[in-house]
Amino acid sequence: MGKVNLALREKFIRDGYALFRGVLEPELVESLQAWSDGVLEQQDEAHFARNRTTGSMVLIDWAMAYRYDALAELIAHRRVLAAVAELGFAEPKFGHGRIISKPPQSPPLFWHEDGRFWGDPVSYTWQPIQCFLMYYLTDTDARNGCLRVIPGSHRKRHALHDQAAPMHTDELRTYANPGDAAFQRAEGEVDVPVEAGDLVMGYGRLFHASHANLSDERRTVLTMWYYPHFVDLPERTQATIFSLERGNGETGTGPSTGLQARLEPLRIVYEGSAEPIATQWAPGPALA
Ligand SMILES: O=C(O)CCC(=O)C(=O)O
Repeated sequence: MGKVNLALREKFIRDGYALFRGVLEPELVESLQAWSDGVLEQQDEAHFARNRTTGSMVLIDWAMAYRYDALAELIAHRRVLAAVAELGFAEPKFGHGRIISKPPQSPPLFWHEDGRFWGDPVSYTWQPIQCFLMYYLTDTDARNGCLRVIPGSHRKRHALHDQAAPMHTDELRTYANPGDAAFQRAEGEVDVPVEAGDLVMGYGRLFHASHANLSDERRTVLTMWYYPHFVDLPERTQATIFSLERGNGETGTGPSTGLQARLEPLRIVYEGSAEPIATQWAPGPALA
């Protein structure tokens, strides 16, 4: 493993996210853009109506990664794995991803966190279970829908945790009520503007949102979900991850190209007999 950057690791654990500049080559960004545009064209109108605030929500699974080289290259990219190793995680695992693409002139994305392991005591420690690796395929800023985060909210209770409405509802997805607190400024928030090819990595349980896209261009992010510390997690956590991601890992066949073979070490495997923990989307009182 490459050298761990202790200062960056400490910051990542404290703030809940880290930004790596210029990780992807412009050619790869271009291929991913062409590929994702093609996938988006195949979605029907109902898909976009259902997902107004994200823009789109298309699953990226292992079968897709087997089919599209650009995607496989992204998932097992040497510089991506080096960035993750810099944070001290030498054997990350890949679960699935999403194409999240805001069309021109589209609304903001609501505040949410994607922690679904709140029934697991690990979620109340420094250890990450699930992390997002986000790749914006265009440069972003506050005008075209850049990411916003609340540093530290993965480890400390924030007013948004106790908001009455649950996260990820149809009402939030469709922007039915723009006055909802989930669309307003939030205490402690910061913008994370990036250039295409940068990598933003963060804890799934970190509060995040995005600005409206007020530009005339589509703004696409590929959110790729990894489990950076999988091998060091307790068995029950591993069993839970395995049961949740198993379906996304189906490819029908084993790897038949060198590129597909490079994905294999990232595969989530648990062969023990520990009981999975039930999914829980909101933190308990242990989050102080
Ligand atoms: O669209 C964005 O900028 C953020 C996407 C997001 O929140 C997610 O993937 O969980």
